[in-house]
Amino acid sequence: MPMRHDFSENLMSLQSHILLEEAKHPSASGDFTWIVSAISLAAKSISNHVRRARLSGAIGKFGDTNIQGEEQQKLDVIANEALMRCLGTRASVAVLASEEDDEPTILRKGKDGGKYCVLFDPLDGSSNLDTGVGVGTIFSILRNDPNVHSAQATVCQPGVRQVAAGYVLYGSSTIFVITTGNGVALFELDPFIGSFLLVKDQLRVPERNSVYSVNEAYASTFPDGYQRYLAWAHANGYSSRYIGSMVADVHRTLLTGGVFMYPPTKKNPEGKLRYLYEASPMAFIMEQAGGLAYSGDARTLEHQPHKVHERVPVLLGSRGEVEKVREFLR
Ligand code: AHM
Ligand code: MG
Repeated sequence: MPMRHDFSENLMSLQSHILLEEAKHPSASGDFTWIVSAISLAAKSISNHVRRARLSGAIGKFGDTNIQGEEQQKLDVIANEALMRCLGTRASVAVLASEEDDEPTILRKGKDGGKYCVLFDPLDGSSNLDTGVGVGTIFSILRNDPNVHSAQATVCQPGVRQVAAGYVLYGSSTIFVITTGNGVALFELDPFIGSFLLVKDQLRVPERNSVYSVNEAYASTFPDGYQRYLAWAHANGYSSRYIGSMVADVHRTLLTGGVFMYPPTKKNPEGKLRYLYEASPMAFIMEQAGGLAYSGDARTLEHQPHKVHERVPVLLGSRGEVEKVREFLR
């Protein structure tokens, strides 16, 4: 018998996956696929910069602070530029909003073909860069309402209206996780062929896992319920995992279960994480994977934001673990 190579390896690319998803909608024009391909191109470029950062001198502060008073790292600026440039050339993008920019950028109006708004945190967790910890890009895609004229108003939509959301984790490998409202798919960058390849479709977060992820150093300033939950978790054999990089912490929670939280603190009474490009896209992914996500009493996805950089408390993860925390918050 002649030797035969096993070609059963998975060769479904992100691009093909999104094209197949889009084909399920009879009225789809392909514009959406173009947007995801722009994000994927930017992600490959950011991944390269992150991996070579120390060699190319890109580690360190840029010397400026963003609108939120946070010091920008050189790589924050590089990542922002990569997304702006890749998305800026896509004809159907109306508005881009970034954690790094004070105001959203209007590229074109609805009457000129601007169908979508893309919101992103170009490099979340960037303050961890100098220690080689996983960092990530988070994005959310919304429809542009042609009747709304201010950029601020058009992007301030509750998360339930997201057309798609996802993140890219620049960790030991580069991982792309996306939902278009039909489950969650996970891709890994094959650096040799330069494509994100499907690793798992219809990803499900485990129902339970006795692990919590929170910056416990702030616990004495958390609202009472969180403190009582932590005392309960300590008494019940829970383990703790916290990287301090949202994409890495949420990704671990998605794959292995548990609960991730950023509660209100004395320093950040509204919570630290931003609604539109951190909490809302991560909530969409978690719910699509069968988990839960809350900001205060409400589902994160139902929160109505009023400002581009609005912050909210975040509680998300396995259904059973989120429910448990909520018992203490009631
Ligand atoms: P950034 O967007 O400025 O990088 O800040 C967000 C990060 C998240 O990745 C992470 O969950 C959180 O800040 C960690 O905050 P803390 O250091 O207060 O625990
Ligand atoms: Mg961030």
